[in-house]
Amino acid sequence: MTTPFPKTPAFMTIDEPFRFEGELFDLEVEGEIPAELEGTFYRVGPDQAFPPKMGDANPFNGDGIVTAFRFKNGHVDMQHRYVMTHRLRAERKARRGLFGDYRNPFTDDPSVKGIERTVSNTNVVPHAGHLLAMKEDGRPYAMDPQTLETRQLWDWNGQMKATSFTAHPKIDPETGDFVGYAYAAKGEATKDVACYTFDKEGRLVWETWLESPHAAMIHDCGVTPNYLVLAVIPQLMDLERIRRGGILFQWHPEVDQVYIVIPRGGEGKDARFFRAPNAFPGHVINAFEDGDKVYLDLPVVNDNVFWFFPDASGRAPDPASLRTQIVRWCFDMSSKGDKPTAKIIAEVAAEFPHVDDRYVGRPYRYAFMQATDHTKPYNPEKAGPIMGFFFNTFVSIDMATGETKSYFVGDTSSTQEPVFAPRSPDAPEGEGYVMGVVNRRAEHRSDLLIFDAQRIDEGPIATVKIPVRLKYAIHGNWVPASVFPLPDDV
Ligand code: V55
Ligand code: FE
Repeated sequence: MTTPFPKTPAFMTIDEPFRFEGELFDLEVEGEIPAELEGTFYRVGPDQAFPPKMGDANPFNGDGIVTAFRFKNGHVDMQHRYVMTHRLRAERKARRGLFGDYRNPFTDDPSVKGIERTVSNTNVVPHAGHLLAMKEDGRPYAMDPQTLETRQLWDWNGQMKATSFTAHPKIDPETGDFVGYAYAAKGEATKDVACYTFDKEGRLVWETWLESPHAAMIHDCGVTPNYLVLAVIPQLMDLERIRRGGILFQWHPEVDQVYIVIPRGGEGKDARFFRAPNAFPGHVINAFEDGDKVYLDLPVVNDNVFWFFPDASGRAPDPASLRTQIVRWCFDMSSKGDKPTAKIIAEVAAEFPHVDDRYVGRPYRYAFMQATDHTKPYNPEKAGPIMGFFFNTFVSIDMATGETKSYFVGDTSSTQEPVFAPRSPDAPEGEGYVMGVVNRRAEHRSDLLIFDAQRIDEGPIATVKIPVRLKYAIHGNWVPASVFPLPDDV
C-alpha cells in the first residue's frame, strides 16, 4: 500500500482501520462465563482494506470483516477474518482501492467493471449450513461457519434472481424458513422489490415481486407467520445523481414513512401500503399478529439518522439532537384505510435491537438494545472525540410495560450491538444472557461484556478481555452449537 489512509472522521479514533486477521485462543475472562453457553457470537462490520479511491468514504463503505466468539465450557476463543469478496480480491491484486463511492459504480476504476461490488459488511446470519455475510446492495457471500473461509457469492444456486438482498432476513423459529426481500432488486435506484422465502435447506418456496412507491432504502423488515412487513425509509435513491458523481441516497423531509404489508405466500398485488408522517424508521425489534391485526415494533427517530446522506440542501441534523420513540404500529388488514395506529412503548434513544430469537414473529416481551444516555458523562480528553454513531449503555426493555433497565459502560467507553443467548433451548422467553462488545476508547482495545439478560442493570457477570481494538461492527447474531457445531479444540 503506497497511499496513506485519509485523516477524516470515518478513519480516526477508535475506528481507524484495523485490517488484521487472526485468532486468539482462550481469551482472558474476569468473572465467570456460564458453562451452558455453547455456541458462537458472530458479528460483522466495515474495515476498509485499502485507502478509499475517492479520498474519503462514508462509514458504511468498508470491507466486511467477521468476528466469531466461540463459547464452550466457560471459555471463549476468538477469530477475525475478512469476507473475501470479489471486490476485496480485485483490490488486493492491485494493492490499491479500485472501487469508488458508496453504491456508485460510476466512480469505479474501469478495470473492475462488472465485478460484484458489495462489501458484505452489515450482518452475518446462519442459513442452510452457511454463514451468510450480507449487505443490502448485493447478494450475500456464503462463509464456512467453522473457519470463516469465504465459500462463494450466494444466490441460492440460481434461485434468487434479484441483484441484491437485505441484510435483515428473519428466520421463522417454528419452520426454520428464511424470509427476506431485495429492494433496488433490478439494480441501483430501481423501485423493484422481490420477496423471498427459502426453507431451512435453502430451497425456494416463495417469490413475488412488487413496486415500492418510490426508489428508497428499505433496510429492515418484520416477519410474522402470515405477513412480511417492509419499512420504507424516506431516503430516496437517484440514478442521475450517482451518474453525476453524487450520493445515492438523499433524505426527503416531505416524504412519508411507508410500511408495505405483504401476505407471505401471496402475490405482489396483494400488498397493502400504510403511511405515517415523515420520520426515520429504524431497526425492527419484532413483529407479531393477532387476527387481522399485524403489529410491528421499532425505534422511530424524528429526523434523518444518516448524516452522510443529507437532504437536498446538504443539511443533516446533529446526531445528538435526535429523539427516538419505541413505537408499536398496528396495521389493521380488515380496514380499508392506509393509516396505522401507533402506541408509544418507551422514549429512549435505543437502537440495534435483538429479541429472544425463539420468539421472532410471535407475541413477546423483551427487547435488548444499545442506547445513548445523554445524561451520562463522556471524557473526550481521554477517550477522543465522538464522530458519528455513539452509544454508551446496554438496555433491556420490557415491551409490555415500557420499563427499561440499563447499564452505562463508563465515560471513556462506547457500546456495540448486543445479542441474546437463551439459557437453554427450553428456557422461558428472555431467560439467558446478553453480550456485547465495548470499546475502551482510552486504552485502544475492547472487551466483550456478558450480562444476565434479566439483570442488565446489575452489570456484567463476565468480562472477556480483548487485547486488541475491534472497530464498530454493524450487526451480529448468537448461533447455538446445535445449529453450527463448534470446531474441535486444538
Ligand atoms: C445500513 C447499513 C449499511 C448500509 C445501509 O444501518 C444501511 C443501516 C453498513 O451498511 O449499506
Ligand atoms: Fe441494520
